[in-house]
Amino acid sequence: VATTAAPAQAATSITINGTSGGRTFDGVGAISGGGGNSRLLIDYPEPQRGQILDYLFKPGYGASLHILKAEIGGDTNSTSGAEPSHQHTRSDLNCDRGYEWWLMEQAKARNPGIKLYGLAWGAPGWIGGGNFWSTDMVDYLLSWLGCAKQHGLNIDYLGGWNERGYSISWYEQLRGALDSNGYGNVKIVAADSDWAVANDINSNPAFASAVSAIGTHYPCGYRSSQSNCSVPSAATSSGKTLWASENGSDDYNGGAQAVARGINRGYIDGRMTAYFNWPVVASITPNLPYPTMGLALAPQPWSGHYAIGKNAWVVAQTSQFTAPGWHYLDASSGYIGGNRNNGSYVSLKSTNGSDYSTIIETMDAGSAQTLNLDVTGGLSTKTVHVWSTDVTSGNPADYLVHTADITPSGGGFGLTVQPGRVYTLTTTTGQGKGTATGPAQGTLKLPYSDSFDGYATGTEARYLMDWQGAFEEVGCGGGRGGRCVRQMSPQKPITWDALSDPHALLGDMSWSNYTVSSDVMLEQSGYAELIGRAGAQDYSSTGGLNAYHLRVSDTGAWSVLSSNTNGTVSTLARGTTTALGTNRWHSLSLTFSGTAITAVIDGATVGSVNDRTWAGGQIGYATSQGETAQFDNLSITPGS
Ligand code: 147
Repeated sequence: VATTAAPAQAATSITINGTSGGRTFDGVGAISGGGGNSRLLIDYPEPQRGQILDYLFKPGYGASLHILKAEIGGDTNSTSGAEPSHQHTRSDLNCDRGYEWWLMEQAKARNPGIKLYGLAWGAPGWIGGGNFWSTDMVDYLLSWLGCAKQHGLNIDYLGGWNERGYSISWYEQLRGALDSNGYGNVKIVAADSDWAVANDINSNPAFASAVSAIGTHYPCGYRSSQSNCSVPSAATSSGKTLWASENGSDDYNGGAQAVARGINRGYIDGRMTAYFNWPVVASITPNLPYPTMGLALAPQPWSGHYAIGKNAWVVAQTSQFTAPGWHYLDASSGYIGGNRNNGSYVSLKSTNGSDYSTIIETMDAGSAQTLNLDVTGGLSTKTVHVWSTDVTSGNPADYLVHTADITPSGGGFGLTVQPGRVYTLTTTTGQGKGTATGPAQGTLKLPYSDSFDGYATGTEARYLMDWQGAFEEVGCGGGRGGRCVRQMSPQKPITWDALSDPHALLGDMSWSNYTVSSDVMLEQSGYAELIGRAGAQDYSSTGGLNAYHLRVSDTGAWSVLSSNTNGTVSTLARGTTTALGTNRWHSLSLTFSGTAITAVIDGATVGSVNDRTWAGGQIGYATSQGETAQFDNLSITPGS
């Protein structure tokens, strides 16, 4: 590490003034959910699983997040999967479902100071008779907070309905319910949508007192360069804390420029004091929507392969050098030389004491610039440590590098900043960059089988990713011992996006010729399906899936179907066999060999068709809406 103390010439002057006013910094966070994007992480082997968690949450190691925003599961798709509800029905309660509790615990274990924020995208259909803005939904959030308490997790922030507007009276009711149930310290964020809520906050004092922070999504542009983060004056003048409560939606490496701009400019342009990246990790298979978005990529628990993104290191350039509760120094934050293209800088002062950090980004600069920094207003005169990330580089060795230690002379120092970089100047120490690396990619080997017996009730079977509904471990029905997978949602959900039949997917996109077989038991009149060669999945318009299906009904009606993301379902073969009834176990199998597809029910071949639409992909289970079918003894054997 070089030591320099150079007064620069022809420089831009920046004063870091400890007496400057500025808003309180709330942190840099990321979102697990909205939805399903963390699903495969819990199935990772050690030590890789712990390494990924360290890179996300451990202070002085990686992204070192200040806030984790987690989905409150609703048994319905919320972008890249469905997350399970703690109450599939009104009378049901299980506080151990899914992976968000686990993830929050893991985050807290690494950083006890991390803040937690819960938000629902959808909800089980029993709530409010299908009305989200209902007393049932308030009660549902209270029971979720009760679950958090059981896990020893204090929830700091709670939202309403992701990107589906707001009900003023509902937010007021929620505030009252929190206060009267011992959750007076839980702050409400509204409305995880656009800025419209600001006008109502300004005109309605009761609403204003219910809401602590205005959280807006993509306030600097959706998946854009994040170059302009202006906020309407109604929001700035509301006196409320302002957040970019969802941002990102960019590739784990390719989003780094946008993240660098967004964190700084969100404050400079819009006085937003928290930035949340969507999502925290891309832990889903590559056929699903947004497969590489986040701070890290972890799509293969079977190989242990993972990759930490450039986005994480850009986040670290702020998160590792600040903490929630620090104060922005407005007089020491802005654009270099007043020109947006030169880059931006924000300065923050520690909560107690005189430490400071200045984060500079030069994403749009065309050439090197010399800065003359003056430190005043009671700030520390200690050595200034310089860390930087070369966002133009594809080499991880260029991210979060400790590049210099500067001894200020006469309260000042000079720094030359190159284009396309983030620099952090700080008097703090303790930063670091993890060194763990994961293994190479690999396929999920066939044969693959799961008896579903080795799990606790209420958990999710290994690698089985819910898309709609909730597929969960239960004691088997129909007189069978052991454990089975059951579709737990007995009603149509309050959706966030496109409704589809409940289904869950599993496996490797490289699978092509194979036989998938499973036992199945219907609990009500309706159908269950075995899915094969599943590929791309739509979430926003049709909920359609590229796949083949063997569908069987209690009546004995069966069909071999081909579906696609346009929402088209074509019948390749159909017929009727002996009635399957309910609460009786049956066996199904689907074999794919080149273009030949063979469907077998209870040992008898019912359909043989040729189709060349789908060449390979995952297996899956599906049910008709509200059908709580059970599945057992999954087996996938390689074919030719
Ligand atoms: C967000 C959702 O909140 C996330 O769950 C996820 O779906 C994410 C994917 O980019 O998008 O929803 C948005 C959808 C569209 C816009 C903004 C957010 N938009 O077009 O501005």
